[in-house]
Amino acid sequence: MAGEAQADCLFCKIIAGEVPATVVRETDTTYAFRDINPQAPTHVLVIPKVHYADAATLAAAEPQITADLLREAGEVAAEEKLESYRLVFNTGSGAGQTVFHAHAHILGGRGMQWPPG
Ligand code: D5M
Repeated sequence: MAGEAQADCLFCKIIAGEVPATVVRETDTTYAFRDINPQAPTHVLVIPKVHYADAATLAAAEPQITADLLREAGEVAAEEKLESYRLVFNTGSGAGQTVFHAHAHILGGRGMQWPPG
């Protein structure tokens, strides 16, 4: 059922402590940890503890948790002392999404190009 932990979901396993991760912050509704394959000096993922496949699906079902997630992204950026950063929600495999549990990438600590590749 939407929102419930999925046995085959990597990020649900991280939340459950079944897969190790370097945790940065945790709240009642969100979890933030370092990306295993960093694309910038600072690369942190913020995820909701409930399982939804992508950000838009999460937002439609859980607006408050979506707001929590965005606020937490700002808290992570502040703790990591990022003056500027990029917040990315890859949505769909064509856009590079590989883990189908909603997540925000926080990327910072280097200059960024626009448009992204
Ligand atoms: O982003 C999925 C991201 O998840 C990608 O940048 C790698 C990261 N990843 C994959 N496995 C792990 C583990 N075990 N720990 C931390 N980070 C991980 P996407 O937008 O779906 O491509």
